[in-house]
Amino acid sequence: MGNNELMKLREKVDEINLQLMDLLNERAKVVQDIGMLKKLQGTKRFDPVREREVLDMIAEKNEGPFETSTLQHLFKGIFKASLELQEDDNRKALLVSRKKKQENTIVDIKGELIGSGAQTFIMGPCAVESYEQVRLVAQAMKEQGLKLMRGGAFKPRTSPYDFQGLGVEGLQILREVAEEFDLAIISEILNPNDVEMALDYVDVIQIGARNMQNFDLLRAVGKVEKPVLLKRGLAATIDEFVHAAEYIISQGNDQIILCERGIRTYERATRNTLDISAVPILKKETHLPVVVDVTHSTGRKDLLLPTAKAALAIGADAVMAEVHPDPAVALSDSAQQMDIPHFHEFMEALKGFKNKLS
Ligand SMILES: [Mn+2]
Repeated sequence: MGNNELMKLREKVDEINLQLMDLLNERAKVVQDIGMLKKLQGTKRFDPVREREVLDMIAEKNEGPFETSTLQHLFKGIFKASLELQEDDNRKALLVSRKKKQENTIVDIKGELIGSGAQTFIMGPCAVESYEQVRLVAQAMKEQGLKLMRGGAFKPRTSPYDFQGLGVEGLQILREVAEEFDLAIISEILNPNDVEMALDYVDVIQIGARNMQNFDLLRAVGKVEKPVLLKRGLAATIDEFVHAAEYIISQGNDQIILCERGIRTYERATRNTLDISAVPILKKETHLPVVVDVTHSTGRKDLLLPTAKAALAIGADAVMAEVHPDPAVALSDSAQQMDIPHFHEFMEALKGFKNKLS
């Protein structure tokens, strides 16, 4: 008999559970409507005064057996879940998100398809210093069958007294060498006013880590028809990174490549800490291609190869690294750029590794 009664009571609990579930979902729908209205009115979703009213109402009406504090605690959980539901809706709307677009965005850079599944390399000097310097790197890249060359003409440096780049002259050198070797050029632009001018010289506009939240610049590159390589800010969360890309796409340009380049942590063994798990997260959350910059994330030549392998293994669409004919005399990042023989070694090692992966 006792067992029978227990079963009956459990059935009753199950019934109530289902009712609670239905009520919670019904409540969630109303909350979503409230969220929409608030959005239209431009008011904040979180309303502490309103929450206080509801908690007071519970205190007034509660007849037990639950303690008022227990019920209030449970309702706080419901409030929080409701708020998250509204925020999730917001994220669903991001144009860069996988939810918005299932298939991968493929960025076509002079026939190199980034994001197509074929992994590739972006190589070149930190900064453009001379025609001859760029030419030597281009020649080595050509020998390796590479097409995508990076090189800085405008250099945002930590100190204003450090080499700031050759500017337009640097872009001209890059273009000249690109024509000679049939390469595509990726170069950073710092100023929204320079975007138009840069279109004549570069195949991809790079937004550097220090400018990831320069919203005027993001909007400016969002308005042009030119692929953009967006680097993650040195202290940016993945969420902030994704929203920076959203600034670009919101203006119409969806040719965006995300670049993980290390973030600042307490660790000093490397220049930055390579956030390798950001790669699959970004691939999962967004439809954009993801590149890993092994030079700036590590700042160490001895780590370029192992981190490049990690990047390829975890599914990055491309690996980026810096190459200089004579790193010892480079005007920037001299400690971490590869020389030409090192570059060839690096590429050969990765070719073997890629074969093993596939
Ligand atoms: Mn550099």
